[in-house]
Amino acid sequence: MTNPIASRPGRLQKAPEFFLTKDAMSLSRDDRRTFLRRAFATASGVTAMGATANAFASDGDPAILKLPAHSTGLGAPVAAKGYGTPSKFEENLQRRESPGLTRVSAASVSFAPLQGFFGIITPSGLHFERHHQGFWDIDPREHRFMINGLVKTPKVFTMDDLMRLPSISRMYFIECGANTGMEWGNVAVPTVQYTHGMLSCCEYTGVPLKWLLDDCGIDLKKAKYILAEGADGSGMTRTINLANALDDVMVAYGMNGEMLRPENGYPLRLVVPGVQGVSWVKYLRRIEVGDMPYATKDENIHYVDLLPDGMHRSYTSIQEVKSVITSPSGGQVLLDKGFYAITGIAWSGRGKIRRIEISTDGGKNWKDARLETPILDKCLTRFNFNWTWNGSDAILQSRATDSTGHIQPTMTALRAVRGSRSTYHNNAIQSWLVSANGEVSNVRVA
Ligand SMILES: Nc1nc2c(c(=O)[nH]1)N[C@H]1C(S)=C(S)[C@@H](COP(=O)(O)O)O[C@H]1N2
Ligand SMILES: [Mo]
Repeated sequence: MTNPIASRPGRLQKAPEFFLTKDAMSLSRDDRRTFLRRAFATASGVTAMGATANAFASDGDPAILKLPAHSTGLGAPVAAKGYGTPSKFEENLQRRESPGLTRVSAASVSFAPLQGFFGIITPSGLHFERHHQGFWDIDPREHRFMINGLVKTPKVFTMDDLMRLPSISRMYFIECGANTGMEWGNVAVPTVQYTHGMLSCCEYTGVPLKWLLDDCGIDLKKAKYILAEGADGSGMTRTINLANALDDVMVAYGMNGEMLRPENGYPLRLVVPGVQGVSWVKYLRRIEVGDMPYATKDENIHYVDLLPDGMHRSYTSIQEVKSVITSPSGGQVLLDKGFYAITGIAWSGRGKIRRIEISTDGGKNWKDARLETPILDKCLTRFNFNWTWNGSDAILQSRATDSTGHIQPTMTALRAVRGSRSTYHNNAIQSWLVSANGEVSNVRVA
């Protein structure tokens, strides 16, 4: 008898991580598809609003007829020892270093597996990492945070001092200014993990910086900027506008309901909503209040945009409106024709996401996607779009509009303004080609 599950229509091989395992890499293309079918043979059919359910009548499916050991035996008593870990079946969902980037000693980056996330929150253990000088696990009892400069009373806070204050919790995205940087060139990195994975979104807990500045008696007549400084060896220092600093900037110790992870700045980091990741200084040790931009190394050598006329654009900080389809996306395989939920995420450093449009023909026609709630300021927004794949070539794109009316540009439109020698701030529309054989790949649409 043929296995009815293996022939179910409308199924997606949705773990491109498999392509990165030794097993999968050593298989030929045809073997790989068989391998993937087998690996996902127990996945269930698709149901969604307005979509046809693909589930089969129950009588043909051995997986529902036969009682497995876990239905008849005694399970493990509790998982109380130590810190909880994911199922062993999820072990391929990992942060990864890009195969296309060379690691220079401790100056490193790992990408978040966006293709495997649901909703908008990034699990702490899968948050991307960007360390200019490696990361540390700093003893919170020894850590100090100082505010000085144009204030009446410079102060040094311990973690206890900060954590006994009232706190707030807010959800924001963090995106490295270099995210999607490889796409400026002619290299097409294979998966959404590497094109867009220097992006995460968490709930942060901490103290609004404004409270602390007020507490130190900030001189609002003279103050125009602040400088944030980290305690690691990178000497990470960034100038931040006072307007931001007094608005939604947070001195945070919590992430997703627990203390920050060491790789994300434990025990204290600056949260600068909407602004590029480099300003979210980790291991935060000092904030100086000043009256002009500080022009530090990270503002002159790094994170500047080389423009077509040879000039540099510096102090660009806002992460402009952007979106990406995370499924189907590069490296995945559509195993059959039929229904698929196109899903992805959108964000803007200027505010909320107002609209997402989807094209399945490389940008000729556009239709509105569903925005899922919550839709928050400077936070990821999840979108969904019902699609029936007819089995021929299709180019999937998403285009975001934010609450200030900014629309995500095509790569061609972005290049017209920014040239081709940039590394940072690429918010262009991403294109995924679904080939007739079901394989999805990263393509550039002119
Ligand atoms: N102290 C310190 N802060 C830092 C960095 C660093 O290397 N040291 N890297 C910056 C950069 S470039 C980015 S994109 C974000 C990355 O944050 P994450 O590692 O928590 O993802 O932290 C920023 N803050
Ligand atoms: Mo960054």
